[in-house]
Amino acid sequence: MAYGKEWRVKRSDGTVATRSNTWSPPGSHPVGYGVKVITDGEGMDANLIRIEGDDDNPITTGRVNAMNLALREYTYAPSRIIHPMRRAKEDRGRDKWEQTTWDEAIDTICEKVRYFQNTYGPESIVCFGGTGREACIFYYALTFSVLQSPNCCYTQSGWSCYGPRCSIADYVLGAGYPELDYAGHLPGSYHDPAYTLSKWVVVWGKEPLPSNGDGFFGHCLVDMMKLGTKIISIDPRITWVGAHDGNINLQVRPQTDTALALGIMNLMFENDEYDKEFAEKWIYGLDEVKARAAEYPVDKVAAITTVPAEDIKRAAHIIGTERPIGWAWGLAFDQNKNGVQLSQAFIILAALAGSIDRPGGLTLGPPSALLGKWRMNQRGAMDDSVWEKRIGAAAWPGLSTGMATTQPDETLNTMESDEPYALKMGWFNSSNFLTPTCSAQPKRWHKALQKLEFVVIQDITMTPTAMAVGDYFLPMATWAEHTGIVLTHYGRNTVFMGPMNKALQVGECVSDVQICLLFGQRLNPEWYPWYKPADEHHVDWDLLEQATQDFYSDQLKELGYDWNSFQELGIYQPGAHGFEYEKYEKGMLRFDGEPGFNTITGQIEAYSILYESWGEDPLPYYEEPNYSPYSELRTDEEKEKYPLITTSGSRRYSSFHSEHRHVPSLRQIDPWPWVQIHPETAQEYGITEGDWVEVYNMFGEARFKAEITPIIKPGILNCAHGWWFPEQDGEEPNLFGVWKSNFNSLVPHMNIGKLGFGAPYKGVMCNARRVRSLDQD
Ligand SMILES: Nc1nc2c(c(=O)[nH]1)N[C@H]1C(S)=C(S)[C@@H](COP(=O)(O)OP(=O)(O)OC[C@H]3O[C@@H](n4cnc5c(=O)[nH]c(N)nc54)[C@H](O)[C@@H]3O)O[C@H]1N2
Ligand SMILES: Nc1nc2c(c(=O)[nH]1)N[C@H]1C(S)=C(S)[C@@H](COP(=O)(O)OP(=O)(O)OC[C@H]3O[C@@H](n4cnc5c(=O)[nH]c(N)nc54)[C@H](O)[C@@H]3O)O[C@H]1N2
Ligand SMILES: [Mo]
Repeated sequence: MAYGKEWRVKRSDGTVATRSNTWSPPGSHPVGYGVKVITDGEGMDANLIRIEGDDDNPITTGRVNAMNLALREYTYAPSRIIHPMRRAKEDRGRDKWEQTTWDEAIDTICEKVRYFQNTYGPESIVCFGGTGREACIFYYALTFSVLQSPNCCYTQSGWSCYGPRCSIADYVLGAGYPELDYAGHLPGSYHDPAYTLSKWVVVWGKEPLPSNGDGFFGHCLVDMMKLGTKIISIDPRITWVGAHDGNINLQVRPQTDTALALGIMNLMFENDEYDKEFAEKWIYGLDEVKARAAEYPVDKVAAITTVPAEDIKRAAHIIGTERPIGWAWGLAFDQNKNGVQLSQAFIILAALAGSIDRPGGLTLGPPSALLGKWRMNQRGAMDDSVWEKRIGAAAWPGLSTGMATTQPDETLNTMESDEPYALKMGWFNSSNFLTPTCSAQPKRWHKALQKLEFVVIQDITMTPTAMAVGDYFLPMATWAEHTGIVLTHYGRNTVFMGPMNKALQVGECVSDVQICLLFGQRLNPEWYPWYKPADEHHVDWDLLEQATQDFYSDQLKELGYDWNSFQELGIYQPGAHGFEYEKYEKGMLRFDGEPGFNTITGQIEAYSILYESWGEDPLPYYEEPNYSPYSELRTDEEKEKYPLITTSGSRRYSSFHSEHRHVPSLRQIDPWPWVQIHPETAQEYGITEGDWVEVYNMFGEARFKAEITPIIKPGILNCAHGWWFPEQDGEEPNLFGVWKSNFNSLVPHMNIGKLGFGAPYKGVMCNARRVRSLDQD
């Protein structure tokens, strides 16, 4: 179905329908649901009535998730901040915020930035960003070219989200993020002549229906299953996609996936069931990895992973012989100290299955494109001498080569010790990490953050983090309230992209790109030519909107569009503009234009030259987690005290990390933090449905309500993350109850892999006991 050019329509009932694509805020990954924003009019005074799915969108075909359907509640929530706010530093932790003007806020903040730049050097400013919302494109730019600091920080221990998968894809595969081919890039969708439906999809450590991770439209699995695709689910739980007839569930013990991957690989080699032609032509280190896999015979792997040997054999046979095999790999690859090896093994398995850049397998993108390129180029705004001061970069080359950020754990160490230098100013671009989100040991972060002399928060509602440390609060516009572009994988593999069309204005809220334009124009005008008001001390709103559109027009030039023609296009699918499969055969992945992959050897490096150069084993291997009841590093006493394993954070339809807890209709779906427990385990611990349970280990404790369910393996718990209680007292020390159900107090700091990636958010040893309530023993 093709879109009409008309993207805004006045309906006969007097309402206005603006065609758009969702992103953030509110939080969401860039899946870009095609929607219509229904308002009661046009312009500054329009009010949001509802969100409708857009049936004409070729990928999402009218479907919208619960969080976007609740956008009206979110937009007009009483706790939303819609004007700039400020508070005296001595009032941190107290609800003493007062409204200010944008003009004052920009003047004061710019003055402070210049003071810290001149007095302590630009590196004394640290900018914190959270997950891949739209903000994540712009927090790099905000750090590098607006604040001109090298210290852009994603604070999750071991950078345990997406960054590892992308970096390993860069290092081992030499391409952007490999994504399941669900025909999203093809105008004909599943029926496009270029497409072949996957016979099987391996869904591994990902639950795409609630998560839509990084722009992967999870519901495509439902479409594919309806057309005949079967699923191999690798997950300690039986998820919705795994639960269907004829599908296979490998219920792996958390954090033992690398052993499973090597076991499957070994069976494929042993049984000669793999794509030999592809492997011999394109895999570097085939003999070496064969020898390594042979160290993982199926019985040994069954014992480590607790997956029955027969099931592993069946899965290996299917992956080795059925075609095409699709793959969806998720967060459990990153939240694992052994995850670098898991991602490497995954890429090798996909190569052995003949899935690389083939229809129904995995599609590849070039390393970076469109806004991805723009965001990385911002580094050029800084002298090399400043760039070299990036925290943790020299000590962790295996991380800092792939990620243009600090090493997260080292950042906390630096804040605590002031070594190699003190951080003085913080800017929270899109993170609320005192809640159990982007942190391990959040109380340590809480203490360290108090040392910052000046803190700016850029957010939507008051959060525990803003209440604890903010000095200025800059209010942000939802996706329906601003101009923007949503693109899957932030440009690393653009399956599709679309315009976000501003449909209404609420208060004085602005978008993430507008923060860059407003502050960039003042602090680094050479890099921010788009917005030039006559009086720089006074925000010109019309000019700011025009500058935003001009900014996007400049980015779209290389595709042959400008902002207006892109709005009319409605959705961009690369398949309509010359998408090719098997790019490695055609010289489309390497900068030198030669066939092959963009690695040192030009092949997929099963034996990684880069890993070796960084002192890591060049081949994948399994390592038992340090904090596991099976680890040799733990004493018998520790094993007795903490005999259970808890994973955490599997996504729900009702929230995006710490967001949406204050939205009544969503809170009704999940009113309390939950812990999933198998009936046998529950019985053993005297826990019944709905009981409050304290989960604890040597690092900390947190409370959840028991959800007793057979979908999880006995002996394994699964706890919610991202919880705080907006209805509770927000002031210190309660901070909206942020410490009560804070799973990340159970996660060790700096228990990460050799390259600096991967922490055990999805698997630490623990114990559990019944308690009376959230507050009483
Ligand atoms: N609604 C909603 N959507 C979101 C988010 C949100 O908070 N809410 N967050 C976004 C973000 S930042 C991300 S990174 C993505 C993540 O989204 P996904 O990649 O889908 O990851 P999760 O939902 O955390 O977990 C996926 C599955 O991993 C399983 N699992 C747990 N431990 C292990 C293990 O050791 N091995 C294996 N094989 N599986 C394991 C869990 O049981 C779960 O079913 O979701 C994004 N989308
Ligand atoms: N135990 C455990 N912990 C986890 C996880 C887990 O699985 N288990 N998952 C981890 C993962 S993968 C991630 S990525 C992190 C996420 O960590 P974060 O991204 O830090 O998540 P939030 O705490 O929700 O913080 C985001 C803040 O940004 C605001 N915001 C939302 N949209 C926008 C926007 O477009 N612009 C701006 N400027 N602000 C916005 C929100 O209101 C919120 O206050 O959590 C991690 N924490
Ligand atoms: Mo994430």
